[in-house]
Amino acid sequence: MPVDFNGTWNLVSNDNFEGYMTALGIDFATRKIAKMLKPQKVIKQDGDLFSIHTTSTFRDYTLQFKIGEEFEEDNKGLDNRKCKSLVTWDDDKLICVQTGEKKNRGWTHWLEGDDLHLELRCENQVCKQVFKRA
Ligand code: VLP
Repeated sequence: MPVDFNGTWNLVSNDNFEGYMTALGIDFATRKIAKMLKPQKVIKQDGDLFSIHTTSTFRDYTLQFKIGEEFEEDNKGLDNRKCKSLVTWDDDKLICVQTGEKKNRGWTHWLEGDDLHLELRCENQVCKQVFKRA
C-alpha cells in the first residue's frame, strides 16, 4: 500500500530555489519574483494516476502522470523546455527523472511526519522545499 500524498499543501521552506532556477536558466527578474512566492500544491492520487497542481499568485503549473509511464513534459511557464519525464516509486518516495537538455534534472517527493517534502534537481543544484497541510 503506497503512501498517500492526497491533499492541499502550503510551502513553508524553500532552500536554494535561487540556485535551482539559475541552473534552469530562469532570468533575473523572474527569479526575483519567483523566490518571494509561497506556492500551494494540490495533489490528487488515484492508484497509479497523479495530478500535481502547483499554484501561486504569479504562475501555475499542472502535471498529470501515471506511475511507470514516460510522457512528454512541456514545463510551460517554468523554463519552457520540453523533456521526457518518468515517475516511479522508490520505496515510499516518488521519483521523477526529467530527461532532456538539462543534465541531472528531476525531483523527489516524500512524506516526513505530517509534512510533504520535495527535492528539485537540475545540473549541480538541489532545491529543498517543505510543505504543510493547508
Ligand atoms: C521556474 C522554476 C515560478 C520559476 C519561474 C516560475 C509554479 C513536483 C513538481 C511537479 C515542480 C515545481 C517546479 C517549480 C520550478 C520553478 C512559478 C512557481 C509556481 O513540481 O511537485 O510539477 O516541478
